Amino acid sequence: MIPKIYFKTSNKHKYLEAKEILSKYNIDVEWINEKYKEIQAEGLEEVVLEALKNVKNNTFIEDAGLFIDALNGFPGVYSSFIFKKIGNEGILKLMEGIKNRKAKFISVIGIKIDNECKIFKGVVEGVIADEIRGNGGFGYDPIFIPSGYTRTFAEDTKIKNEVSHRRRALEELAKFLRCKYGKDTCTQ
Ligand code: ITT
Repeated sequence: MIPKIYFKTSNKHKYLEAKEILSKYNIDVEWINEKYKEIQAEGLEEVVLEALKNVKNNTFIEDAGLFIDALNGFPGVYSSFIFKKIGNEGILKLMEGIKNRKAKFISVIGIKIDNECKIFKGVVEGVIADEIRGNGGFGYDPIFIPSGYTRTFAEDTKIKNEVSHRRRALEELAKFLRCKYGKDTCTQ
């Protein structure tokens, strides 16, 4: 049986998305409302691997970010800081007059289980909208339109939970847990 797992994050939206997605795999997740210690690093993986050292067993953490092509991947690992400083209005200002609006969200999840660490990654490609649209979701959701759709994540949170970076990383985590604890045949 898959043990109860814990998600350590200070972001309630991230927890609620994870709970909904993992419930589809019959995985029970409990929220630890704490911020993990984030080092300054070049990549999300490095941040997660370092932070996992101070995480209890059966607990996962996630570092996510928005990477904009025309801004050489900015805000990327600085997404949290930049969101607080300039918000979506600031990003749209930086993007004024820029035709290439390609961007992606990346999620890196790290779990400590049986005192070993595992990392899972999810990516969703899309474009930066021309204006802020929608009230759902959080963070950069009102300016991100996933590829193949016309509405932002904030305008359609159902679609967000079907195609998001977090959804994709959590799916990999779920497959790993179900394989490890015997529900599925292992494919990895
Ligand atoms: P924890 O580190 O405590 O988990 P956080 O909110 O700081 O919470 P991240 O560092 O992973 O989470 O996220 C960095 C920023 O990127 C975050 O502040 C959001 O503004 C943005 N972000 C992350 N995931 C997002 C999503 O699914 N939709 C929109 N913006 C997101």
